[in-house]
Amino acid sequence: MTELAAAKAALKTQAVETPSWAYGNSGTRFKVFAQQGVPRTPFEKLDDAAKVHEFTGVAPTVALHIPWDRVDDYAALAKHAEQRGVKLGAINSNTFQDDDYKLGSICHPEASVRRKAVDHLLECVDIMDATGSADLKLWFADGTNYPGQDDIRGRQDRLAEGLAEVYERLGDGQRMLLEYKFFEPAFYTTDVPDWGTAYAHCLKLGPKAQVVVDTGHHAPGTNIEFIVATLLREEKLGGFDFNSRFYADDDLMVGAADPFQLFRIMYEVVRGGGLSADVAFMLDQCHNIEAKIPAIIRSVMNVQEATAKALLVDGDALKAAQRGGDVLEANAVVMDAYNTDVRPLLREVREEMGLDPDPIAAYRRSGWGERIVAERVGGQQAGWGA
Ligand code: PSV
Ligand code: MN
Repeated sequence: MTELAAAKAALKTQAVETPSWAYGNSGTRFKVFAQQGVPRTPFEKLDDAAKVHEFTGVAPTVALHIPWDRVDDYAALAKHAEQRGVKLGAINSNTFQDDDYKLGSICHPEASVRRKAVDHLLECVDIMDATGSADLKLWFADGTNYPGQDDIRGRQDRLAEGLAEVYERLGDGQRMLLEYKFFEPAFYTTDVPDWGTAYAHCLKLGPKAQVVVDTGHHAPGTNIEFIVATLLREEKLGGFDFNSRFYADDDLMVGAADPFQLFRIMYEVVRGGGLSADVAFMLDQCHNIEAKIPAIIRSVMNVQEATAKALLVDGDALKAAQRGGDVLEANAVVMDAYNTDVRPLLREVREEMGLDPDPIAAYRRSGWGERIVAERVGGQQAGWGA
């Protein structure tokens, strides 16, 4: 197979998971701007996600957030997804929106609150059994705001204990993906603040525990691609929560703020074999002021473009330049790939997949946006936290 054919094949099998919550109303702590046509139920969120997959061809799964997507019958939800051509993906836990969690969840100083948090995580694994989801994604808002507020070391012990109980409950083919975030909502210490802490816990837990890199969860200037390369090398990269940040955890469309960074990350993914390994490529975004479904389509396309450029890096030329110590040439090889306009290639890939080469135009022509505005009248719109 030529290199171009291999790149095309990789692009056709790429899978980007979209988050159920991105279809609902979400925004900032200052204001969430409601939009017309927003889903009222998890079923309607799946209907929208199916449209993203229909027009991109590479968004076959949808992540759920519990309790935001709690339903009586998860098997029925999974069936609804399949009838529309998508599947349920990662189950995201939520131990950050209950009054009991003021001082933390599984790291809370009180055993009864820790029990409640662990029970929620175990419920999430039950849901995975019902939906056929393979991944439990864990993000903890746990931390402290003031020096002395709680015992930093003790909180790590509680974290390890809680995680171990959930790890034991995982079935065959199920994973636990631990996400880190350096601050917010905790402002002094965060119990899982960085990849090192997440990695240390996952290493102790065992092979079913892996780290999630949310691209918005790093201090400015952090070299995220280095983290990606390291985790892949250690076989501990479970997946990504993709989004863009200009300042902190902005949750903007991936590739919007820094497409070069996204390319560098995807290059390390390609270099480390991450496209064929079990790495989950998920979006975790909020669309407060832009139309949600086209924004998610755009995000998927941004991931595709970064991946295509990463696949175009001439590996042999790069190796030769690196071995020869030709700094400028090595950099030029990487920049040549980054500066390639891959949009014609991706249009070709889509046509070969039987898709419209322009997913956003095709979505607009489909009339789905107008239809949901007309049909989804009344009821309670889904939102971040509901
Ligand atoms: C936390 O900031 C986070 O990135 C976690 O993944 C949560 O589950 C998600 O956002 C909720 O939007
Ligand atoms: Mn996230």
